[in-house]
Amino acid sequence: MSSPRKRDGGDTSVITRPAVKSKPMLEKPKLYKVLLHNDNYTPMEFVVLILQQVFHKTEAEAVAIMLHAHTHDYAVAGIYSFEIAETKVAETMALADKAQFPLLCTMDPE
Ligand code: TYC
Repeated sequence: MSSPRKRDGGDTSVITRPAVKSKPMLEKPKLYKVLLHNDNYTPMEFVVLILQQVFHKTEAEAVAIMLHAHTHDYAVAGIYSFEIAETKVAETMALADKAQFPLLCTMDPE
């Protein structure tokens, strides 16, 4: 008489995954600094206005950022996603062009 077979087949082997952490499929959002560059012709008041209207700074913040650019050659006006940074650069350059000031605004990956 044959012995009764175990119902589960008795196989206790376990398939293990390699000890490698799976990488979450999330991209770190890339951020961009928007820079205002100093020049000798754009009036300080105009730069302060740009910082208030385009970058939503308070008057005190705007004056501090403008003075930083004035004394250190450039200042960070804000840090944004690519699309927002691109829009702020375009808005700033359009306002400077319209007022015929040579103010330069660029963006740089953080
Ligand atoms: N240097 C300019 C002046 O003396 C003022 C200025 C400040 C211009 C900051 C640009 O990003 C700038 N009139």
